[in-house]
Amino acid sequence: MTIQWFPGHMAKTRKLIQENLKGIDVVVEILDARIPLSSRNPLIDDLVKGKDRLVVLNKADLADDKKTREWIEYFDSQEDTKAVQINALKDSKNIKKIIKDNIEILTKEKREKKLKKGIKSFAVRIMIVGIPNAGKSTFINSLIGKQSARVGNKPGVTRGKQWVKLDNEIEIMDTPGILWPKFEDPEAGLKLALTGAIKDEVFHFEPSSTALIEYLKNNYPEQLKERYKLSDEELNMEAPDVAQRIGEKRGCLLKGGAVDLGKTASIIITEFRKGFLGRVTLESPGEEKNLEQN
Ligand SMILES: Nc1nc2c(ncn2[C@@H]2O[C@H](COP(=O)(O)OP(=O)(O)OP(=O)(O)O)[C@@H](O)[C@H]2O)c(=O)[nH]1
Ligand SMILES: [Mg+2]
Repeated sequence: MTIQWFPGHMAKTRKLIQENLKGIDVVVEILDARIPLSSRNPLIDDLVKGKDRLVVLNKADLADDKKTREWIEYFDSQEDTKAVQINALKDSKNIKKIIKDNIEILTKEKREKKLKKGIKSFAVRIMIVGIPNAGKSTFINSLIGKQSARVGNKPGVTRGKQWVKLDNEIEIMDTPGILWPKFEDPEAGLKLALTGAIKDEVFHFEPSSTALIEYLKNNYPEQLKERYKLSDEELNMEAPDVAQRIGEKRGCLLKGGAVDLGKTASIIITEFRKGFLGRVTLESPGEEKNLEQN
């Protein structure tokens, strides 16, 4: 995915989402559970104003479970919003039930109103939105599975849009809304880079990995120690020195014997993304600043 979010592109995407939202009952927002705030589009509240919202904390398998529960509480306390956690890669059997149950709760009032008017059955229409790499496609595939039926264009919605009928109660817009990430805030940019939401070519591995080490030293020291077999003394060194030790241990050496810090940084970030450093969440509700940029 190589989206460049120029202002013109943002305006176009914004317009497209707003047009598509007309027939939508519930907006399903896919976030990365490791960075629920930084993986949110900065204008999302404005874009989906007045709609019911289901916040899906995806990649929960990579995130800190305790923090994920705190985030769910945080989002649940917001108006017309419910939050759930999932692993879109593995939860395919449960996803449909999780999503259906929560959509039922969110749309209770709306359905009761329709019932009063004599409309007994109607399908709730949902749209999936999220920044690149959040897991939108994986989520849609898991949710739809094999039983889905494409129902073609329907009047009243943007031309060319396809609806997938999950069952008699839910229809999903088959193309997710890709939102631009919060990259103007350097700390959010750093978190997006570490989790793989920003292309590797556009950020610097070394300072990013140093910031990650610093954060892990402060928040998940045992996991860092365990992964790189660090002694207590090594763990207590300054982050750049810890990186140096990791490079030595991994044999990341340049000709002449000095540690290849670029390669070491790349190893640390890659292993973090794969979950080899254990389950880590990079931000907590109520604490906007967690990672220091070096
Ligand atoms: N560990 C883990 N990886 C996931 C999960 N969901 C998705 N992924 C991985 O995250 C990456 C991005 O997933 P996609 O479904 O392609 O994300 P997307 O939002 O459709 O991305 P774009 O199409 O680029 O906007 C893929 O490598 C997935 O395998 C999850 O719950 N856990
Ligand atoms: Mg996709």
